[in-house]
Amino acid sequence: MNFDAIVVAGGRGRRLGGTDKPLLHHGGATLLDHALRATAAAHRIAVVGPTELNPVISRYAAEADAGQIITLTREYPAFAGPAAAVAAGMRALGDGAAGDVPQPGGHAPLTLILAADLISPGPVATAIVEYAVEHAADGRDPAPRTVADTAVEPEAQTMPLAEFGRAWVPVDDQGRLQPLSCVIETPALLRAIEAAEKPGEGLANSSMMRLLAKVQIVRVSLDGVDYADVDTWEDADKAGIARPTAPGRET
Ligand SMILES: Nc1nc2c(ncn2[C@@H]2O[C@H](COP(=O)(O)OP(=O)(O)OP(=O)(O)O)[C@@H](O)[C@H]2O)c(=O)[nH]1
Ligand SMILES: [Mg+2]
Repeated sequence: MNFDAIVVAGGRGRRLGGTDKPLLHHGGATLLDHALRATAAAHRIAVVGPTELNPVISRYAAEADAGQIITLTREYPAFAGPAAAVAAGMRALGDGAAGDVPQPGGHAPLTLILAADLISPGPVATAIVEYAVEHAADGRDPAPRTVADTAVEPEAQTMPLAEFGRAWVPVDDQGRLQPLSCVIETPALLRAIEAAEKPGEGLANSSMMRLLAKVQIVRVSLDGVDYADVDTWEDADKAGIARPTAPGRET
C-alpha cells in the first residue's frame, strides 16, 4: 500500500526504570518486532530510537520484502519527545526534506505513526491504514456513515476543516485519542512540522496534539482493537512480559 511508517521507539521508559521498552519480549518477539511487522505493508519505515534497536531492525530487514526500505534515526536532542521524533522520522524518510514543498520525491501520500510500546500493534495499524486509504481519496472526510463489512466505523464527530489536511486518529472506548497510532496525509504532516517547529529548538518537548494543531483530526472508532501499551511494570505483568535481565538491552 502506498504509505510510509514512522515508528517512535526512543522514549526514556522512566516508569520502567529506564528500560528500552521496544526491546521487551512478548509472545516470542520484541515489542519492536511486533511494531515492524504491523508496518509490513509500508513502502518505507523510519524507526526513531537508539542504536540498541539495530539488531532487531537488521533482523526484520533481512526478512522484509526486497522493496521495503527501513532506516533508524534519532531526534536531536535525544528524548525530545514523540513530536520531535516524528519530525526526525519525516526527515529521514524525505532525505532531509522537512520544510520543503509538500510531498517531495520519495514520500508516500500517507504516513502511519506508530508507537513501539503497544502490546498488539498489528490490528490497530492494519485497521487505521485501511480506513485512511479508503477515505484519502474522498477529498474532505464524508459525513459519518457506517462502513459495511469492515470492523471500522467513523466516529460521529469530526473537527471542523483545518488548514493542513487530515489525520485519521483512533479513539479508544474511553474517548481518548491515540495519536501514536494514526495515519496522516503526508503533505499535512510536513506542513504541520514546519509550522510547529520553533527556531533553535525544533519540536523539543512538544506534544503530538500540538504538532497536529492545524490538522483536521478525524476521530475513528475501530472495533476489536486493543490499545494497551506497556508503561508500567504492572502493565508488563498483566501482558506476561518478563523484566529483562540487563535493563535497557536486548537479552
Ligand atoms: N524517539 C523517541 N521516541 C519517544 C520519545 N518519547 C516517547 N517515545 C516513544 O513513544 C511511545 C510512547 O511513549 P511513552 O509510552 O510515553 O514511553 P516513554 O516516554 O519511553 O515512557 P516514560 O518515560 O515512562 O514516560 C514509545 O514507543 C516511546 O518509545 C522520545 O523522546 N523520542
Ligand atoms: Mg506508552
